[in-house]
Amino acid sequence: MNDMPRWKNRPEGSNWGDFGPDDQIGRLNLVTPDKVLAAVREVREGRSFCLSLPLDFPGGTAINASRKPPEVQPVMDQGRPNMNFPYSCNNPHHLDVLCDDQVLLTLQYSTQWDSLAHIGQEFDADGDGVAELVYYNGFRGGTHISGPADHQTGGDSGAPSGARALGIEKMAETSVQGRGVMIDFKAHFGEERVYVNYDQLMRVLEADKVVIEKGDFVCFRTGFDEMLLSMNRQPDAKKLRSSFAALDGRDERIHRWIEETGLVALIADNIAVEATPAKASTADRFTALPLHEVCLFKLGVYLGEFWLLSPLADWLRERGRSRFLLTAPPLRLPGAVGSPATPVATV
Ligand code: UVW
Repeated sequence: MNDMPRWKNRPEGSNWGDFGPDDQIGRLNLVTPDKVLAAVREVREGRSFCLSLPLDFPGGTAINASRKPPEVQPVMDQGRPNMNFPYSCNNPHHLDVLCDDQVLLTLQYSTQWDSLAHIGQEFDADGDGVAELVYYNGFRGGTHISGPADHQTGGDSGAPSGARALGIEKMAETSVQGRGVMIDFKAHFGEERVYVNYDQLMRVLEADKVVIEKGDFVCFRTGFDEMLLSMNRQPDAKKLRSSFAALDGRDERIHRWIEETGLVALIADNIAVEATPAKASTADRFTALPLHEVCLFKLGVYLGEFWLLSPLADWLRERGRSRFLLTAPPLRLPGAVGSPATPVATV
C-alpha cells in the first residue's frame, strides 16, 4: 500500500489519484451495486447474446503480424496425447475415456479486453525532467510491469513475468457486470470509412435517443464484425481497414466526453475502438493511439476490441432499445495485460 501518489506530475486531463493512490481498477470503481441493479432492470425478455467471435477469428496474421491464432493441442501424458484416451489402458476395470487439452493463446488476438497495463507512455511523472515508462495512476514499467524479457532488458532479467500492477486479474476480480449501451454507427454511416468526430457522435446519440450515464459500458457497432465473419478466417485487411465508421481518437471533444460522462469502458467490434491509423498530428512527439492514451493511461477506462456486436445491435434497434445487462469478465490470469472474453448481453 502506498499513501502517497507515485507521481509529482499528473498528466493533463487524467484522473490519477481520484480513486486513491494505489487504485488499479480505474473507472470500474464507478460500477456500484446500484449500477448493477439498474443494469439488471434492463432485462425484460431473458434472452442472451454471445458477444464473442470464435477465438480463431480474425484468422491468420494479416490484421496484426505479431498476434497469432490460437493453437489447441492435447495435453501429453507419458508421451501419449490425452485425446480419446481409454482409462482401461491403465486399469482394465475402468470405463472412462479422457480428452484433455492446452492452448497457445495470444491474449489479444480476438474478442478481448485491454487491461490498464496494455498502453502506457513515456512521461515525466517524477517531475525531474526525464521521462519514465509510466502507466495509469503512475505505475512504472520495470518496477510494476515487466517481463523476464521486456523491451528494455532484451533478455532474461530474472524479473517475474508480467504486470505486478494493473494486470487483467484486477479487472476480473470486480466481476465486470453492469449496464451496456449500444451505439449503432453502422445504421448511420453504413460501410463508409468515417472518422467520427464529436458532433457526429452527438448526432447519432440524439437521433437514436441514446443516453450515456456514469458507470456505463459503451459499445460501438460499426459493422466490422459482420464483414470479418463473412471473410471466414481469411481477412482482407486492406478492405477491413478502409471500411466502417470509428471514433476519431484525435478529437479532443471526444476526450472530454469520455472524461465527463463517467463511462467505464469503450467497446467495439473493430480492431482498436478508435480509427487507425489516427489522423496525422503536427506535434513533435505524439501518441499513435490517442484514444488508448486517454482511456487506458489517463482515465482508467477499459477498451474492448473485436467484439461481436451486430446481432445484438440489430435486435435492440428493431425494438427501439439501446441498453442491456452486460456480463464480461476477462480471464483471472495474474500478470496478463489483456485477455480474451466471452461477454454475454442479456436483454
Ligand atoms: C495495439 O494494437 C497496440 O493495441 P490494441 O490491440 O489495443 O488496439
